[in-house]
Amino acid sequence: MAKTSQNSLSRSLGTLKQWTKITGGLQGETDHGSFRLLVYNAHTLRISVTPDDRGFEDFSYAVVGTPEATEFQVSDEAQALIVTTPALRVVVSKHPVRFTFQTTDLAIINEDDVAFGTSWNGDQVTTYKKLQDGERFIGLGEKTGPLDRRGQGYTNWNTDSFAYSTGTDPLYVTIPFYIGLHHSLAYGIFFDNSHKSFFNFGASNNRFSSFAADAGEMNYYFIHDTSVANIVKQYTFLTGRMEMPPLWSIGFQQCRYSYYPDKEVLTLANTFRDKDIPADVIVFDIHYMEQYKIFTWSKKDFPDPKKLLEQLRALGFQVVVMCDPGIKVEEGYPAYDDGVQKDVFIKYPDGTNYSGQVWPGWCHFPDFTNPKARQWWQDQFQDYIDLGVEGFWNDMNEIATWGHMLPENIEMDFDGDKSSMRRGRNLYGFQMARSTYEGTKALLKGKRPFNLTRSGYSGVQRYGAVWTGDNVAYDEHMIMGARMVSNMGLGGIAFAGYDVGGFVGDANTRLYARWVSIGAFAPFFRGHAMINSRDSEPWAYGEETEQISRNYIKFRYQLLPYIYSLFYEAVQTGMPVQRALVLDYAFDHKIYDGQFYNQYLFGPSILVAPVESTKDLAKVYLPEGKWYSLYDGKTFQGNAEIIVECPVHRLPVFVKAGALLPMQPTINHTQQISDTLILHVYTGASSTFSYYTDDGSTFAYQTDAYAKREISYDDNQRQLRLEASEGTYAAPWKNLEVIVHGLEKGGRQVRVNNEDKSLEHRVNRFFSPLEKFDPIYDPEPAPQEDVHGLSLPYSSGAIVIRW
Ligand code: NBV
Repeated sequence: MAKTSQNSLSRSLGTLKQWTKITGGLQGETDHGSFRLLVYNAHTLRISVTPDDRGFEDFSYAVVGTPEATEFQVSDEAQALIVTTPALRVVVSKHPVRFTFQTTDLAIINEDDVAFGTSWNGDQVTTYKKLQDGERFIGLGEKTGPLDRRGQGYTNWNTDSFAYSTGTDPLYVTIPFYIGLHHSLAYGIFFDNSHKSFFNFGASNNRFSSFAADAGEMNYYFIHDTSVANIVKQYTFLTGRMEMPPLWSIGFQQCRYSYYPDKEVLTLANTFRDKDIPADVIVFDIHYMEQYKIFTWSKKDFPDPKKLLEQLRALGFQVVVMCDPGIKVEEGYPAYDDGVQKDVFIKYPDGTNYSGQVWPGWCHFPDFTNPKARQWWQDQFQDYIDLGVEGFWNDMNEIATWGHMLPENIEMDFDGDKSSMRRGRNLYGFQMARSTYEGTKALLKGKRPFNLTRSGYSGVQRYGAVWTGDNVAYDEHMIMGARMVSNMGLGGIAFAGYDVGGFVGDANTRLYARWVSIGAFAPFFRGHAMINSRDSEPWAYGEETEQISRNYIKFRYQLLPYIYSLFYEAVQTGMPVQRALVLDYAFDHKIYDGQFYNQYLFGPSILVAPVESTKDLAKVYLPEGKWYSLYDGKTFQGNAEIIVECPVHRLPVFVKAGALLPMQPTINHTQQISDTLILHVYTGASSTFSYYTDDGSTFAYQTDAYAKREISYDDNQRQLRLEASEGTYAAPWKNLEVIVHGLEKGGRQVRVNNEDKSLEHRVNRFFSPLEKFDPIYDPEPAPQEDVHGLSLPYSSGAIVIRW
C-alpha cells in the first residue's frame, strides 16, 4: 500500500478547548493549536496562532508600538467569544476557532474562510480570508503591478532584481502589509513574519485572499479605522516613523555609477553652479573605494578626500558614499582583520564565516542582528565622519552575491534568538540600514545622518530613505516608479524615490526631461545611471532638456518649505509625502482605473499626473472639488476626466482649491537662505496647513527648537490666518508674501490685523520662459497667471488677513 505523508496535508486551527483572559487580551487552546488576541488600541488588534503549545514568539524588529491601555470587553457565548473595543468587534467562533472582524454596528469588515481559517501545510502557515464582494486590495510597499491587487499574488523574498520589468516579483523590500476595501469599509493587515511570505488576493481562485509564510508563526495585526490615511497612521504607530532628514537630502542629488576621479566630481559640482541648476548632493558610487573595499578611498582617483570634500562643501555640496555590506577576505585590510578578530560575520552552522562573491571578490558579511556587529559597524564609520561625510548609501543588502542564491543554512544571531537565513534574509537590509543609521547618528553627535537603503522590511522608514533599485530607462518603467513610490508611502515609507533618467539603458531627450519633471515631485529626488551608459546629467541631453530640468528642479527648491513641512507630518503621523489617491479617495472607483492609477497627490494639495514622454495629450482624472492648473491657474471642476496638453516641458500638475503652499524664492542649494516666505493661497475651498521649519540639520527639533504655525483659510469669510509660531526656533524669514489665486481681476482692499492694506494685481510665473525654444517645438508663450499679491514684514505673531 502506498504511504501517505501527513506533512503534505493542510490542517487548520481546531475547536476551542479552553480560553483565559490575559493582560490586554485573551488566549485559547484548540484541539489543534493555540491562539492569542491582544488589543493594541481601539483600532488595532494582534492575532497570534501556533500549531502547538510552544508559546508565542514575542520577537519583532519591525514593531516598536506597544499596547496602549484600552477598554475592551470579552463575552463568552455559546458559539463564540466576542471581543469588543470602542471601534471594533471580533467574533471568535468556537467550533472551529475562526475570526470575524466587525464594525461596532455589526457590519463584516473581514472574516476567516470558514473551513480554512489559519492552517498549516508542513511548516508553512497560512491565514485564509473570505473574499468580500467588490473587495479591493492595495499595499505591499515596493511591488510592481496595479494599484488594486485583486486577482494577483506576490512573494516577499528580498532579491537583487537588476533591470526588473514591470511585472517582476519579488524586488528588494518586504512590506507584508496591505489594506482591504469594500462596502465603504477599510482595514489593514500587517503580517509580521520575516520568512519568505506569500500574499494571494484572489489569485488563481475565487474564494479567498490569504497570507502565508514558509515557517514561523501566524502573527498579524488587524487594523480598522475610518480611512486609509488613518490605517496608515495606525500601521506606522506599530512600525515607527522616520526622523527629520537633513534638509540637504531632500534637495536634488546627482549620482552615477560612478563619478571618478576627483577632478570629474569637481567639474560636475561646478557645472551645476555654472549652469544655475540647483543641487545639494553628489553621490559617490563604488569607484571611490580602493578595489571596492568599503572604508577605503582609491589612492589613484581620490588621493585627498578631505580636500575634495572641503571643496565640495565650499560649493554647497554634501556627499553620500556607497556602503556595501561585503567585507573583502584579505589579510591586512583593517575592516577584515578587525571583523575577524571581533567575530562579527554571519556563519554557517559549523561556525565558519560565510563567504560570498561580490564587487571586491570573496567577502564576509557582518551579522547586523548581532549587537556586537552593530557596534563594530558603527566604529568603522569614524573615518568617514572625520572627513565630514554625513550621507550613506546601503546597497546590495538583500544580500546580493554572484550566483544569487544565498545559502539558507547561514545563521544569524537575532539578538540572541539565533535563526537561519530563512528567517533572516528579509531582515538583512533592514538591520544593515538600522546599524548604519544608528551608528552614524551616534558618531555625528547631534547632527542628522542621511541614509539610503535598497533592501528593507516593514519599519525600515525609521532608518533611511528607500529607492526602487535598478530601474530601466523606458516610459512604462518611469511611470511604474511613480506608482511604486506612492505604494511605498502606503507602506509607511514616506521618504522614497527612483533613479531619475533610469539606471539601466540610455534615456532619450524627452524621457529624461519627463523623468526630471516627475522626480521633482518625489520625496527622494536623485538622478542616477549605470556604468557604461550615456551621460545623464540635466545638461547632457541638449538645451531644451537642460532648461526643462532647470525649471522643475528650481520649482522643487521653491517648494521646499512645503515639502519640508510634509516631512514633518511624516515624522509625526506617518502620512507619506507622496500620496496615492486612495488615501483621500478610496471609494472613488475611477482612481483604480489603469488610465489614472499612477496619479498621486504630493502632500495634501498638488496633484501630479505622471505621463509618458511620448505623449503630448493626456487624460487626467480630477477627483471631486475644484482644481487649478499649476502653470496658468486655469480652473477645472473635479469628479471629471479631462484632456490636457502635456508637451515634454509641462507635466500635468494641478493644485487643489484651498491649497496653502508655503514656498520660497529659488535657491541653488539648501545652505542658501532666502529671506522671503511666499504663501500661495488657492481660493475656492477652506483648508488648513501646518507649516513647519527648523535648523534642518540637528535633532534639537525633538525638544522644542522648531517653528511651527497652523495656517488656515476660510473661503466663506475670505480670511487667512497664520497662528503665532510655536517653538523656540526663529525662522529665517524677513518678509511674507501672500499670493492669492482665483480672485477676479482688479485690486482690492484687505485688512491685515485690522490695518487697511491693498491686495494688488500681480503676474505669477513659476517657470522661466523657454525662450531658446524653437517656436515649432514650443509654440506656447511662457505660462503665467494673474493673481493678487501682498507683501508684509514677516512676524512670528498671529497674522489675520481678510479680503
Ligand atoms: O554600486 C553600483 C550599483 C549602483 O549604482 C546601483 O544603484 C545599485 O542598485 N549597484 C546596484 C551594484 C550593481 C549594479 C549592476
